[in-house]
Amino acid sequence: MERRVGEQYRITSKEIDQYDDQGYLVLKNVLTEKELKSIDPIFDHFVAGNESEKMGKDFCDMSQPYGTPIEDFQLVNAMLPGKYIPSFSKNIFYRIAKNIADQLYSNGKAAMDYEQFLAKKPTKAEAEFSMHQDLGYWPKTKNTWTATFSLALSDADVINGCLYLIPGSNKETELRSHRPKEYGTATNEAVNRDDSHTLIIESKPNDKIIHLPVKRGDVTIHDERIVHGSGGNLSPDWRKTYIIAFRDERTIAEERAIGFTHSHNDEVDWNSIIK
Ligand SMILES: O=C(O)CCC(=O)C(=O)O
Repeated sequence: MERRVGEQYRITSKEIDQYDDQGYLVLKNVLTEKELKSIDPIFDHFVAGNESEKMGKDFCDMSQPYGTPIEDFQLVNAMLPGKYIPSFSKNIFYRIAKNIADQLYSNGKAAMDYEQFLAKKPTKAEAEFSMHQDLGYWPKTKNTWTATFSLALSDADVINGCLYLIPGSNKETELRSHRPKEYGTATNEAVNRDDSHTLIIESKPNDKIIHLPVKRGDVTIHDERIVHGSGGNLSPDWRKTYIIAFRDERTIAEERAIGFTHSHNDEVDWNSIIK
């Protein structure tokens, strides 16, 4: 089977079954080098902080508290790039990911919920994305279906902090308990989601974690319940990834109705949504 036909990337029924059962997929060579090169300059523009003044908390370090000076960032996070540069919206990654999301989801209409750039600076052992389930970050909705696509803009492996996950953890009946990440404040004041967006779950002794090494142009896809995270970057190079999450369009409407847009600038009553 030819995978790429125009802007379609065909997946097999076996892959759809794996996604449903195990909660993740790895797809090789999804974007061509030419297509990746059309994304690189925008990605680098954001990661360098060029839009930071208008972005507020949407430009932050996901491994450190809000307010960390930009020069001290380790895990650079830029939320919703298409909101800040609208001409970037509906780019080639979006279009191909949408095509794949439509193949993965037959119960309704998949639409983009949010997008995010993540870049781990070289030699930053603490540029970790703490272990979590995405649903732990989000408000309760009737339908939780999600496919979160992560496009590798650089090769990624264990050394530079690629994605890791626990296959099948998406089938656990209860969401694991999440707590805000603490940063050892001198006052030991309780941290909350307004100080630190990042949530953490503890691993369990029987957890079987696997890493998902990828090459530039590959895509990983994970669902909303799978337990996952990523380690620090011990390499001399950046790890760069571009994330787009698709959800049912009715789920997105439910989120927006309570003012939840995945912007870190949203004013959300976190206590009402943490499960
Ligand atoms: O790619 C990473 O480092 C982590 C991304 C992640 O946790 C997510 O997209 O939910």
